[in-house]
Amino acid sequence: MSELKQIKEKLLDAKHVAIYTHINPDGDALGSAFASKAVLEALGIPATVWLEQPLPEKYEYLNSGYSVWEEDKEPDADTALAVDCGAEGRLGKLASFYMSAKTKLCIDHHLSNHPFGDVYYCRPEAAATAELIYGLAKEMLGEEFPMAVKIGIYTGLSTDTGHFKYSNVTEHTFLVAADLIRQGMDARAITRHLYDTVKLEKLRFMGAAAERVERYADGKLAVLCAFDAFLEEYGIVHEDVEELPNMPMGLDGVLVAVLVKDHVEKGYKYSLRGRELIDLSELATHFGGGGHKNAAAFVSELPMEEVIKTLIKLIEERLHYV
Ligand SMILES: [Mn+2]
Repeated sequence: MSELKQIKEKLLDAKHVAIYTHINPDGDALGSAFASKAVLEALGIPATVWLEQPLPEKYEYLNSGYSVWEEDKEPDADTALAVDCGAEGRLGKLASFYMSAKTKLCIDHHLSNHPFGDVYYCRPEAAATAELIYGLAKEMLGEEFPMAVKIGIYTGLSTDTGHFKYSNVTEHTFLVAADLIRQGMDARAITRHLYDTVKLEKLRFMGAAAERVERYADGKLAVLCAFDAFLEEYGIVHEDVEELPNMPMGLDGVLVAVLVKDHVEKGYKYSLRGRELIDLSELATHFGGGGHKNAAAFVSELPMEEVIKTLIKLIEERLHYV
């Protein structure tokens, strides 16, 4: 039996499903989580989305109710479903909740992924986990989905592909989007909210951020430091500027762009964006991280200059092989 069918069977047997995703969730993580919840609820299966932190304001339109982590607030769920999460550790504080469930399921699309759970359904060729949730919705609901399912899936598809711009987009990605539109979803309402509405604070911040971009290796590497204190000056939070790594990436001649942020526990978090030539997921593994070919991340406690030096060396080495 295929993994998708196994997941369907397990979900149909569930009394209550707790849905989890990765920490600092993006549009795909949240869209996939709330779409999964809506699929289950359409079938009368109780489901709860669990987040480590309250839902970012930008994704409030997905909100159909959720629970926030609290110590000793163990979910009363026999089945746990992790979506868009490449490793158990990426579940953050919710990892122990996930692990305590009788049945553990996982739906994901990360390339450098560490399998976990009882049924593990991972397809790196999917542009977004939401594309796999679409498959699950079809399998469980047939041809027509409730609106919350459509909106969640479209949000994941759109945000993980830079609104259908990245190389991860396939014919299937468009077919899924087309089917959601056929089913009467208002795509423009979502894209207007996600991409064409900006707070003044953010607009001002983006101008200041552009001033701070540094270039290395003859302009092949661009680095932007976006520390919490800098964002605070403008009254914004990281969720407001999810697409920030794309800004230095757009610079002419840049092959790899790096966004550096404070890390909650140790050192800095480095988010990488690239242009096909270099496998960033492999690059990130040198620092104990991972991700996709054109988008990866890692955390390092080393001095930043040292990390940048190593990155330049790794990039130069890899360019000699292409
Ligand atoms: Mn994703």
